[in-house]
Amino acid sequence: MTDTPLISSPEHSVEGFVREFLRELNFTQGTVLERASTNDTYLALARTVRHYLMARWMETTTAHYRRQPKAVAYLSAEFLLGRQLDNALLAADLEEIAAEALASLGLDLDVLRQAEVEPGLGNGGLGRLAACFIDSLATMSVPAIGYGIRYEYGIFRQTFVDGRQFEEPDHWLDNGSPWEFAHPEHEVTVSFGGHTEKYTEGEGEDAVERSRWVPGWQVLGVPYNYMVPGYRNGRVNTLRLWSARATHAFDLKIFNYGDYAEAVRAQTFAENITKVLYPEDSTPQGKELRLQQQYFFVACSLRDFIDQLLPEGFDLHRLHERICFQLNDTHPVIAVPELMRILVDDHGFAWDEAWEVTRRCFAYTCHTLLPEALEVWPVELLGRLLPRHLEIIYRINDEFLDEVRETFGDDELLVRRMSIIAEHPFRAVRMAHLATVAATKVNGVAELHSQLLRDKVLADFANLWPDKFTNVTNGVTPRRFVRLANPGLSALVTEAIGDGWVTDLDRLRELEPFADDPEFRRRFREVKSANKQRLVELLERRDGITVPTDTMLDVMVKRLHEYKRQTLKILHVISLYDRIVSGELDVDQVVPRTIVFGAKAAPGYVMAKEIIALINHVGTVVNAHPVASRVLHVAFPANYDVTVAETLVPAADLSEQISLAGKEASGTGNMKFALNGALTIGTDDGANVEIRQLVGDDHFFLFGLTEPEAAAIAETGYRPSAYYEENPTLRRALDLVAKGEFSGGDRSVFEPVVSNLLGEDRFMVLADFQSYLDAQDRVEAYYRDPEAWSRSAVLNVARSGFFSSDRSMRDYLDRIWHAEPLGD
Ligand code: T68
Repeated sequence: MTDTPLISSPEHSVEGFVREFLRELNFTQGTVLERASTNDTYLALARTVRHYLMARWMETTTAHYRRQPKAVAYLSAEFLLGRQLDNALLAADLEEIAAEALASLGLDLDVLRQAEVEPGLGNGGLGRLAACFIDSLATMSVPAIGYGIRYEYGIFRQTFVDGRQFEEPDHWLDNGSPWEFAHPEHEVTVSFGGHTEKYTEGEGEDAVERSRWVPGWQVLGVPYNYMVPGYRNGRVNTLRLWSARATHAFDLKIFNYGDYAEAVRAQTFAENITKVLYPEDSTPQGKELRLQQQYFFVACSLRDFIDQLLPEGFDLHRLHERICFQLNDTHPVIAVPELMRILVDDHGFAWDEAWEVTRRCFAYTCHTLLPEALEVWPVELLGRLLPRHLEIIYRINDEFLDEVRETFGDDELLVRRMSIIAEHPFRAVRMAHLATVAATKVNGVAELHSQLLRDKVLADFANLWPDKFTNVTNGVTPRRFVRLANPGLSALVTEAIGDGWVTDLDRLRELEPFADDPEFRRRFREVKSANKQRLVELLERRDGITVPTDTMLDVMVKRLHEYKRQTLKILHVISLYDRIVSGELDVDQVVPRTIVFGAKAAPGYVMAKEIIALINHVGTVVNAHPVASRVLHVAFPANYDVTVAETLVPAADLSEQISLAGKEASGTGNMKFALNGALTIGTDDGANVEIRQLVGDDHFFLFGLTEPEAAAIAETGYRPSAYYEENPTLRRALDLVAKGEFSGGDRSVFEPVVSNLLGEDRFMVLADFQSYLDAQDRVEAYYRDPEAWSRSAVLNVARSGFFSSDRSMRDYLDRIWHAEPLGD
């Protein structure tokens, strides 16, 4: 790197901003104000804001290179970023300047904000967590880089036709992508397939047997850089996403033979690798293309770090002093044999030497408890796509199993349980075992989850290496999810305690006394009600959905999965409807509520799609009923995404976190709601446990089985129909569905949902039904007292500072990465 002075940022003033913006509009966008489309102006605005961050970005990058501090590389197949404009404006402290500058040109910042298409490069919690973490790392001045995949199509767009989910491709790049910087000159070659060969290196006594990979085909990885601006700290880190291209050589060779169509086919084949995000969450897809994606981005990232970010001649024996590769779930775990391959095959390390380094460079975060969500790759497939890596995995396994035998004796059952290779139902590589064997630390994402990992899912490993296991409870970034999403609350909080909370969320504690101040509570309620108004307008504008204002806003938003139990929520709605319609409940005594759902189902997950249809059909009937609709309203806007969350979360009164205990690893939506002053109705699951401990039992509606109770019932044999037979309220609700109340009298439509609940009910919806209804009664009674409710809501805000992703980052830094913020 040279010492060329950096060009300075544009002037931090309204005039400066106007000048820069017009220059972008005229010189880059190639248009004039009078003729510019909204997209033209949005693009010019985005580039203008970008310019203000550019000098900080170059300085940060240069400082990292020069000073070579210990850094963190967050390897994640998903980064669910959300819109970029607002966050960039906030980080650069340009919100007011930009609004004023645009207004002076007759433009409305709000309109331009809405022109941005969010990059949906993730499925749900796991991808959004990665985005929160890189925000926190930048804000805390930690040298870090995010590595992932630039999917050409992100998570599908959801539409409803007759209440059923349909999927459309998400062409998020179509209108231009002003936040990315392509660097084709830094392309990396990635190999696949082929075979391995044995050869002897050296002679006589020094001769060593080695293996080399002769690949069958190659693709190129082109890096796209994204700024990750810290909050007003002068730092901008990098997120580097990889895009696949066909190799030029390959293209040209075929082209020279005159087969143009074949050359293009090769290109299409290569570029398929990063074409689309797999929309499966919590149940990995065993598809070849997915393994290609995983190896592709990991191979690019390791190469990039070693070749580009380390100084020339760096001694790779000391790699662990410079980097910790954090594995976000098992998706990047193929990085482990890849690093071994680089060290042994490319750099001539002895095996033991290489393993010593590799073991110190990785840490693994597990995000699940569901056995079906643990990723395995058939040996046949892995061996075909990555033959050298399979050899390496076998050797890692052999040596690991030797260690197991040494420690525990010849317990073959134990050895088979712990082996990285599963034998049944087919030979497969267990990626979670590989990750656990290789990592310095393995962490769960909430206290309960980490404990269950230690005690159940990875118990044998925890016996062998108790110190390897740790917990880091998830967090969310307060910049996006409070400061930006909830400007009303932010202003109120800042007026009360100053603005230090934005980067030190524990300071929200200082709000506690304000919970007892009636004037503060009144203003809190005012903010809530303005946020509801904002939501009502959004639903009207975006979805053409009309919902009442000023009712209790009861929200359940998350991926659709049986373990999360959207069915329990809809059974509650059905039961309320039933009791109102039958006259059992006096409609004038019911607290009016609006129930909002948001959920995408994996396209191949049939039951989840049935549940979506059920929710929509129940909504239609309830909303149309002359009596029930006076107090109940169901809304299910399609295509829930980060952008919708930003309006929905601040408006909520009640946060539904109702998974069966022991199934939700953590949850992060639960944290966003609590931080925005919603009260939680929830089970003792995931991070709900910690939320309840922090906010206090009086300010949280707990219900349902505990994890040990659910495990005990499962052990002795769970019989859902017993609950149906014994509970008339439950029976009536289920019977309504069964007899076709929500399907125009057609009993067959929701039969699969009903019979699943009565027959198997894997996630014990029926067992928790009564307890849930009782908790909802407590909710209703409490909501009638606005003073008590808003006091609890304020206390939720005041006591949720722990759930900042800044705190999560401190925990990772202290317990796992042993890295530090980089001072000036
Ligand atoms: C979520 N996992 C957990 N997985 O379910 C949630 N899976 O409890 C937790 O809060 C969150 O991770 C963050 O730790 C996921 O979101 C996936 O999205 C996923 C994607 C592909 C394959 C498997």
